[in-house]
Amino acid sequence: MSGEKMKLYWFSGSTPCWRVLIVLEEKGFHDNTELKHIDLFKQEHKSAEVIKLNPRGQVPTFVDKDININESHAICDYLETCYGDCGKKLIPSEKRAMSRVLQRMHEAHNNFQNAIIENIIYYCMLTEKEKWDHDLLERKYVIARNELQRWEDYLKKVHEEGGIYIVGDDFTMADIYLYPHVAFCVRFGLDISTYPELEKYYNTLAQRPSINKTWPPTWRSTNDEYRYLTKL
Ligand SMILES: N[C@@H](CCC(=O)N[C@@H](CS)C(=O)NCC(=O)O)C(=O)O
Repeated sequence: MSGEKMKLYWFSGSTPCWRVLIVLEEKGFHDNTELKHIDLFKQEHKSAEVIKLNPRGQVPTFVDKDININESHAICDYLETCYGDCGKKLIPSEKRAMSRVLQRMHEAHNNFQNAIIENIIYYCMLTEKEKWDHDLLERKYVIARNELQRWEDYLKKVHEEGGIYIVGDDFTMADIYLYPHVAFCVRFGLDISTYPELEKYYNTLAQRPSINKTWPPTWRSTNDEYRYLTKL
């Protein structure tokens, strides 16, 4: 890649931003991208510069020359579609292999995110602790445990067949959609050893250079404050 740099507005600890950073790394674009860290605590995402590019005032916000595209999944898909031949190919062309990757990508995005992250982490974050509805939370835990067990079962099969990635023996966009969610859960108190196949996946992929290098810098220190998933 040569010429004008791409530009990513990002925030450390944002899983949507992390997803894009992993793709940039896998594609070999990391050094060709200007990374602008936006401090959400200082409301920098509501600055005129960001709002002009992203009227929602959110990160990730992404620019590739004269093209502006936001929404992490859209950015990831854009990079893969437009730069499929650069670096690692993340969505296979062969129909059957592609169907497996797309299936897991969208399950991770919809089901995993809804059942665990939206359902519990965001509920706990957005509701004062004194107002938590514990009966409701118990029902949420059941949904979340079922979802985690589903991924545990997927990975059990993968591991039995000698694979290490969510679709088997190849690292794909499905891992990029899934992995930051898994790490986010660990960050928010999930005892990953309760799900041994998921634990193996979590630890193995943590060593992958694109994931290791882009690990949210603010997650390198411990987090004892927001342990919402300890009951899973
Ligand atoms: N659907 C968006 C979600 C982006 C998002 O929620 N970003 C958060 C950081 S993780 C943000 O910018 N929050 C500030 C706000 O919404 O005002 C994506 O996948 O890119």
